[in-house]
Amino acid sequence: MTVRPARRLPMTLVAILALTACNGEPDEGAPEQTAQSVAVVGQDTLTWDAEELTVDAGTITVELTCEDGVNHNFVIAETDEEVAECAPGESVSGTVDLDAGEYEYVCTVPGHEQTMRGTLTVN
Ligand SMILES: [Cu+2]
Repeated sequence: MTVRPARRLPMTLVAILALTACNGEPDEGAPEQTAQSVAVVGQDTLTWDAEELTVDAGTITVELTCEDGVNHNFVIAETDEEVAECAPGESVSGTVDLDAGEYEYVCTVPGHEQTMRGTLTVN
């Protein structure tokens, strides 16, 4: 028994049409995409896993995770506001209201501030 190539054609056309239908233009009915939450890990090496974070202005949620060995906090240097702090092995979320601009985030646990610095870009 042989499968004639013609029998496969309809499915191929459906696949092509489906790809064509979603090839770019944003759906105008969809909610505006925002990026107002970030996740960052305070590592046992007294460094952040990411030294650059980017979010949209407004109320920003920061999920701070501490690796197993050391506690950390997440402080906006410009305002000295502590957004979250975590104990070893813990994840804690906090929120902060920020206008557009560039901020520095630091961990202010004694001995950490020199190496735990990152740039938070708010658009
Ligand atoms: Cu720290």
